Amino acid sequence: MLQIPNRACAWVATAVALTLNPHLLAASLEDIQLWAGTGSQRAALVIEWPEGPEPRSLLWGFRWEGTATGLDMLQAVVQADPFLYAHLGQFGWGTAVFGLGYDHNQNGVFAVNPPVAFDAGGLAVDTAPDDARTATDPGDLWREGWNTGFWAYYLRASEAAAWESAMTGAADRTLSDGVWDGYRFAPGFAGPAPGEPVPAAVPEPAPWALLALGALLLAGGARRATGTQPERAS
Ligand SMILES: [Ca+2]
Repeated sequence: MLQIPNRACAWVATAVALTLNPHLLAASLEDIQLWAGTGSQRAALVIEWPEGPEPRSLLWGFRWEGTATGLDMLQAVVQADPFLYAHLGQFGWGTAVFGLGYDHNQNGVFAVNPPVAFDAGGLAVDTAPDDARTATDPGDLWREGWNTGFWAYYLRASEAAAWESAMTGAADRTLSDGVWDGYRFAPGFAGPAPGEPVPAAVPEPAPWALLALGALLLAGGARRATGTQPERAS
């Protein structure tokens, strides 16, 4: 019998729902499942890879209080989602987005070749982009570019607005409540704005963590259980 992962079923169900219900076509902040940060203000982040397994346009949320930039949001979301990875360039003039990747088959196995040193949160920062870098797991997503393409950065004032090309980098983008930031890799430095995203899934605890939690609850000694996330491989 053909085994289909639950997550694949969820994606198929989402696609069917989108087809049957046009009101669901435009994703909103209310659709977001995975939020990074805390606070009363909310913004959305869309990342779209130009090729690879579907869905490849994904949606996350970011909450904050006070002042935050587009770069704060990107880094917080990468930190919060164990499946999301970023390779940033830190230069004297600012910060660049070299590469973005996603453990798309969500098997906890993710690496790129040539390798970069991701930290525990899935972030790597250096000054060495490589346009040829790829994900080693063919089921995953990775694109990187500097000389032959780049991660084009788009902004919109609300979910009802159209995407517009950003005139600044993410570090100079000041967020306000309700805005959306989008990254869409542009091979050859040309390409469309992000399409309609699918909300990135909240990672499920590892099976052993669920067993441990069950044991704690049975013992009656657990006042609060902390979620366990899959370990990252670099
Ligand atoms: Ca993987």
